[in-house]
Amino acid sequence: MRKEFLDLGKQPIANRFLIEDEFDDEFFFDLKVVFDEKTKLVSLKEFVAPEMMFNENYTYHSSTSYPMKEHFRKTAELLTTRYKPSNVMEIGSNDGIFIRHFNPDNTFAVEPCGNFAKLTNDMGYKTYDKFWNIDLAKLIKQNHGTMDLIYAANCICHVHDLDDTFKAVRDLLSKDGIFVFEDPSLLRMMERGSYDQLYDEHAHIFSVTALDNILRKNNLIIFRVDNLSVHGGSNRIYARHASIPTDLIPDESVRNNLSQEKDFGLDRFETYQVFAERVDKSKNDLVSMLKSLKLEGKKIISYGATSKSTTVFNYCGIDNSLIDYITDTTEDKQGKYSPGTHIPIVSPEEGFDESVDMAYLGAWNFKDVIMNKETEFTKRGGKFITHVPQVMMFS
Ligand code: JHZ
Repeated sequence: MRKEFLDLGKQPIANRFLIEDEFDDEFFFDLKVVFDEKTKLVSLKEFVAPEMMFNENYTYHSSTSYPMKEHFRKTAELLTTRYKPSNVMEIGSNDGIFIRHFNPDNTFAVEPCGNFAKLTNDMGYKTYDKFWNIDLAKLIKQNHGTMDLIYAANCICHVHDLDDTFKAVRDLLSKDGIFVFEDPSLLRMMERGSYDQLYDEHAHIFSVTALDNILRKNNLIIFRVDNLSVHGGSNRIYARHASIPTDLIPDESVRNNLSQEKDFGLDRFETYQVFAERVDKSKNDLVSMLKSLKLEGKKIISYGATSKSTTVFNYCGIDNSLIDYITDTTEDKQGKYSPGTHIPIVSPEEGFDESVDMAYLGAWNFKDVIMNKETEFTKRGGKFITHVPQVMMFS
């Protein structure tokens, strides 16, 4: 049974940055969050149609950030050295940040955002411009055979029907093949109060507990879990066929993650009720802080036009009466407006100047990188604001 524990109000498409002409017919949905007592899965109550989020206008380029480029280079190196796959397929290849480290002759990709599928096809990687499902897995198997490594980063949690997704993976995975995927960690979200991991694209926020249940149901088994610091805390899950004997036996990392999650109470509804209270407090604290700074005449901007900040601004009702504008390095976002709250987005060169007193960290997951980069700002008295793990100002 799915039980609702959080209501983040009306929310728009989190990554759909708009031009003024698009304001009037912007799409909104009810962002409510549920806990499934049976599988222990945390999901959005209402899913948004995938075509509305992932299409040829998708603006999130993984490669815009140096830390993510490094992350995927190292991941590719680690998987190649450790498992020596003879062929590779990535689900949700975005701008090719991961597959670029593999040979195009035996590396394949699935990417429903047409703009990115074209990019990686042009780079020489056969990319299927489609949503991942059983039919597509069959087609890929017919064309290229089974796969030794199926990889996916930050997209399995986007998929509505997990049973279909995992069945499709199992069908395409070679006998000794491995399925490796990483997504934001529910435990980290709950510990850090980072409720902004919840938005349209994130149909689910995974615990290892829930994945263990759902993968087993689909005849796959987790044999290793890596806890990663990227994207505010993620888990990299390593799975394989459950019924084919191999020496990839579930190791201590699996047991440790399961027991940490149990200790935190991720298997109990009450834990989520407590989290909802914390989210409500975070909203009140953030809005009062911004309002009082505004009364003192401070100029506040937001740093990084993220999907996460779409959730925060819409849930808290923060518009450009509190935040003057957002700076972002992504060219496709500049000159546009934030979803729902319509705060203008400009380049850092244009907007991150001496007039700025405070910067709310929309990209709090890059806090260290940003702090290292923006020493001039903090030296002259500028302050950052974040809501993670609680609302605070720092420099
Ligand atoms: P970032 C995306 O979420 C969307 P978002 C997606 N749904 C997903 O699942 C997660 O990633 C994993 C800018 N920036 O990565 C660049 C600066 O301007 O936190 C980006 O637009 N200056 C696929 O949107 C944004 O911030 C900087 O110095 O929440 C960061 O977006 C840095 C470091 C970043 O993802």
